[in-house]
Amino acid sequence: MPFLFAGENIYEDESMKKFSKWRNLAAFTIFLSVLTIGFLIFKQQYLSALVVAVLVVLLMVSFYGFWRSLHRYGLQTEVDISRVLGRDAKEALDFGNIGILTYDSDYVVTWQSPYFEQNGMHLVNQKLASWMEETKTLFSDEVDTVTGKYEDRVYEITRKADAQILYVKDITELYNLRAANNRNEIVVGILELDNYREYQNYEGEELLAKINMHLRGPLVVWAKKNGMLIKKLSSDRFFVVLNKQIFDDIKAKNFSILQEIKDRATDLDVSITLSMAFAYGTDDFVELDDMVNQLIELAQSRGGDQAVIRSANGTVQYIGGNSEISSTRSKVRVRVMARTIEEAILQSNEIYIAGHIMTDFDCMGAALSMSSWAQALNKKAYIVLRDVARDAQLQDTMDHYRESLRERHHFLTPDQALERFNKDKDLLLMVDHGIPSISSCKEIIPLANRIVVIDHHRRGDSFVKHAMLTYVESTASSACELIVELLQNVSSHVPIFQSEATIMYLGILVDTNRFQMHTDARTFEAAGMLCVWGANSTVAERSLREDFTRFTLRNTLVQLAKPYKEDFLIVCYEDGPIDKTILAQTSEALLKVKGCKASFTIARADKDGFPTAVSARSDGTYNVQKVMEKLQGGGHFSAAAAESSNMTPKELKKALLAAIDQEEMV
Ligand SMILES: [Mn+2]
Repeated sequence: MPFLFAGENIYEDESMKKFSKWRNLAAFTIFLSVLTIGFLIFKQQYLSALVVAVLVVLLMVSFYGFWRSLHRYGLQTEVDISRVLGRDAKEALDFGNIGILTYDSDYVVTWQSPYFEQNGMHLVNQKLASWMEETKTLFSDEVDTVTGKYEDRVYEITRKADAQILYVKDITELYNLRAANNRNEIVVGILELDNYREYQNYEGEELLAKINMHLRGPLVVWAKKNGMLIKKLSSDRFFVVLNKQIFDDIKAKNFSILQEIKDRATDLDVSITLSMAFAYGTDDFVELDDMVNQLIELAQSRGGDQAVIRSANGTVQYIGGNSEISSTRSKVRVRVMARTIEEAILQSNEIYIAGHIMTDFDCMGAALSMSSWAQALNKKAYIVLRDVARDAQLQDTMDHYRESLRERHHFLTPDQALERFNKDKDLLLMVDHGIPSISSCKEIIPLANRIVVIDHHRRGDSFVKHAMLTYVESTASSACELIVELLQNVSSHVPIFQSEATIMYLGILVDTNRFQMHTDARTFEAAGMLCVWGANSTVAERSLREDFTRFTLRNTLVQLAKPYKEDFLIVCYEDGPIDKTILAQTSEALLKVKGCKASFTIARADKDGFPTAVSARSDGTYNVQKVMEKLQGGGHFSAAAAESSNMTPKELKKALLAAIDQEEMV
């Protein structure tokens, strides 16, 4: 009977529901009593009716009073904790500031220890979840401890297994300290504007002022706005110190400054991007310094335009770099590079051009064109490739163009070059390689103070350390492709004749395996340009023909191929010696066989003492580098080699099979 309890909202109280049948019985009794009174009045027995009415009212009042006090004081059974646990336990709980709750199967609190009362919480008859949302996970997930907030305080709540008891502890101070500690953790960083120096050296004051205003300025403002300490290390590098909270903020925004700088650079039509490195996770400042320096190098070597971050005990993370990898070779960068190299040539006395040993078309083409460029700038240029081992087909082509090449270029042996070279005034130009050990000028490199590298191979550990300028673009097919682009961006006219153009064209042709590998639109553009400059494709095709002996020798080797484990083809040739180019060509030829993932050709090589060599090639799905490393060799994922001075071809084959098996076990 709702009217009985008008103004009371006890219906809303869940825990009272279980008593509602008694309330309904009371209401039914009252209803019967009213009927009885009505009947007595009808029988004109007024006195009895009055007595019954008074009794009913009394009953009603006493029931209502009982109901209210039951509601108000709830079902709490006032149990002193010391009676349950003993005095010592109570004191221990008080000392540890720990509260205890019990709850029923509906997750309603049935009892609370005095701790809660002392802290202003009245939880009895309340649902646990309405007190603290986080307790739900205690029961739904298999966790025993949760942390939750209630009115500015943080509590840790532990569930006792197999009993409906919770231990509650106020950890607000600890929580705040921990959070503050995390926020205040030191993060150090380096910000670097990629390519900035090139603009600084070779562009006018006007553009540089614009770059400073629109790129460098906003970068400093961004750092300061985010509360970092920023100090200039050099014109293009900044050192920043920040805390973890600031770091997390800028990381959450995905280092938006990267995009901002890039957009602004696009507006200015300059190819400047931002590289960032951040290190944290240790309070050892020396370690942080080392880490951040390595990270910025990493960002640079990956093409810039990205943030590289690492926690002391974590792995390196890369963020950004949304632009395609090739974007580092923007047309603007090519133009800037062309000017930079031109400047380096002009500021030098004589120019020495180094290639790699076992000189190929690409290397020679690059050397010849650089020689033409330097001479166009009125410099004496020497190609240090005389008496350096070279590819047989290259030799034939050089012989074909002997007269015209001799007229325009000066060749020196490495010894002659070493004698003449002035380490402070002369420039050493390394083309198609960046590794001193394979250079035709490996004796000059340690002395030279002015070194420029133009290469298309991936930069490795053994890369020359003290180069003044490096133009290494692994996205380019060949050194000749890079140089064709550079030559289109120089101010002076560089004469390129048929002989140079044809050899450069052959360089692209061989390095791309006839436009089958590493070829993109810019490769074709470069090849097209070379045709415009007079490259003779008939001579080029003829140059790539083999002589009969080599042709039959290679076919003999191919016929010796034996399959191994379905995926591999292996050639083992007992006689010899055989030139390593043929070994490589044999392996390459075998890759044309359907289903062949990797091929290996073993024979005695044409070296003193005839060491045994193996040349490995893969179709790109199998790592031959790893296999060759097991044989103390090396190379790349899809092209590698190894040698042995004490094994016969048969023994080397056995070692190779073992290496393949071992690789498969992993
Ligand atoms: Mn090359």
